[in-house]
Parts: sequence; structure tokens; C-alpha cells
Amino acid sequence: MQASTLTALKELTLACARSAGELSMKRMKEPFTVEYKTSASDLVTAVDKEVEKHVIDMILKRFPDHGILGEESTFAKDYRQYDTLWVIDPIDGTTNFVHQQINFAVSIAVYHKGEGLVGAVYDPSRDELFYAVKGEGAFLNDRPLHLDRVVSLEEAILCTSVFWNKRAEQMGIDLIVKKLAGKVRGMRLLGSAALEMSYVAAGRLDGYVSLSLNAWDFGAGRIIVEEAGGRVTNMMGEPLPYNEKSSVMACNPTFYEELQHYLDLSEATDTEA
Ligand code: 2AM
Ligand code: CA
Ligand code: CA
Ligand code: CA
Repeated sequence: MQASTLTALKELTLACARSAGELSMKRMKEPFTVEYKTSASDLVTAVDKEVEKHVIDMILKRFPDHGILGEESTFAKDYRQYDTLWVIDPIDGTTNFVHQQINFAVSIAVYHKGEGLVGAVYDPSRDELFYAVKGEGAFLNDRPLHLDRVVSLEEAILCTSVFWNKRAEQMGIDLIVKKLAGKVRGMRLLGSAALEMSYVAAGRLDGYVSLSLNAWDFGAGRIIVEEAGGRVTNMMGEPLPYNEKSSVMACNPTFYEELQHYLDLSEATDTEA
């Protein structure tokens, strides 16, 4: 990949993230429709779809031969046939968008043959843009992010999401979280995986764990945390995929092994994954 191409990808990613964030803030102030996807706790709004379409239009205008994997599936073609793939979550934290009007973000990542090149997570309600370019570091607005503070598990603030269901109970995950909660300084649950991972990169949280996320939830956050010096794997310690579901752990490297030891579910059987 030429340096000029990487720069062009970075500039478009950041422009898309900002533009998508501005559009969602504008729409948030107007009436919009809310629908249930699979249940009352799984919402989608007309804004999610409009914002995804807006980002795809911006990308394809510049790079018509790139593929898109987006949560709301507004890209008509099969994403698997492309070398360069944009992985998009137009609104990560839709429940927060509807109820809180803060704590949501747009997440956009660019992968080339499976390698993460650029990731951006933009929180429009706070005007905070977290981003990273492979080999060039991670940033919050223009401030470089470095996870160079030594943090023990006892001093850590951990964040988790989507643990509180029947399946988690069957797998014993609820017990793991309970055990971890007694070990760390604090647990948080913000409701936007992309923001939670970005906060790990920024040192606002020390670790993030989820039993199951989609590729668009962690596509950008993973690049941002890694470029900040953090470690990101699935809960078994394996590399994350770029185009399918996975469990996720992202944390300060100083307690990665200790946390991974707690989370390793090699023994557990997840029949639905
Ligand atoms: P979303 O808002 O884009 O749907 C909430 O804890 C986090 O988990 C958000 O990042 C949210 O993304 C995601 N999420 C929501 N429903 C989920 C589900 N059923 N399975 C996995 N992740 C989910
Ligand atoms: Ca969703
Ligand atoms: Ca999401
Ligand atoms: Ca979403």
C-alpha cells in the first residue's frame, strides 16, 4: 500500500466519521422513527439507516471499487468479493441515541486483505474523534494516545457489555463477571462498544470485555486500541476476525495475561456462536 493511498484512506475515514456524526446530531433533534429489530432491547431508527447510506455514498464516490460491511446492510453487493473493505457501524449505541442523546458514536474502519489500516470512532455529542492509522499511532482529536501507565488488575476500571442474558448464565459468564467485579477497582457499562474500546485507548477505562460483538462494533476500536499500545484479542487470546462475530477483550497490556486467564472459556460450550 502506497503512503499516499493510506493518507487518502485516512482523510476520507475521518471526513466520513465527522460528517456522519454531524448528520446524526442534526437528526436527533428532529422526530424520527424507532423500530424493534429482534426485541424491545434491540432498536433501529431511520437515522441509523440514513447515516449508513450517507457514509457509503461518500466512500463509493471516491473509491467505487471498495466493498462495505455495514450493520444496516444498505450496501447492495456481496462484501466478500473486495480486497479493500470498509466496516461501518453508523450509530453504535442506538439505545443511547434514542434515550440519552449522548454515549453513541459512528465507527468506521478500513481493512485491506484482512489487515486493519485505519479506524475512526467519532462521538458527536462531545466532539471527540478517536482514530488510528496502522503504524502511525492513535489519537484523540490531535492528541496522541499511549497506554504507557502500569496498571494492575486491582487498580483497573473494566467495562463490559451484553453479559446479562440467559446464554451468558448458561455459559457461566455471569459468574466470571461477578468474580472480576470483586477483583478490580470498578466496573462500568456505557452501552457503546466502539466508545468503550476508544476509552480504553485513551486510558479512561483500563479494559473492555464482551462475550459477543459484531465485526462493525470492534472494527475501528481494535485498531485504535492496538495503535495506542493496548492488546486486543478474543477471550481465548486469539486474534480478532475482521468480518465476523467474536468475543472481545481489549486492555492495557500490563494486566492482559491476568485478565485473559479469568476470561478463558476454552472449557465452555457456546452452541449458539
Ligand atoms: P448497536 O447500538 O450498534 O446495536 C451495547 O451494549 C453495545 O452492544 C453496543 O455497541 C451495541 O451496538 C451492541 N449490541 C446491541 N445489541 C446487541 C446484541 N444483540 N448482540 C451483540 N451486541 C449488541
Ligand atoms: Ca444495532
Ligand atoms: Ca454496534
Ligand atoms: Ca449500530
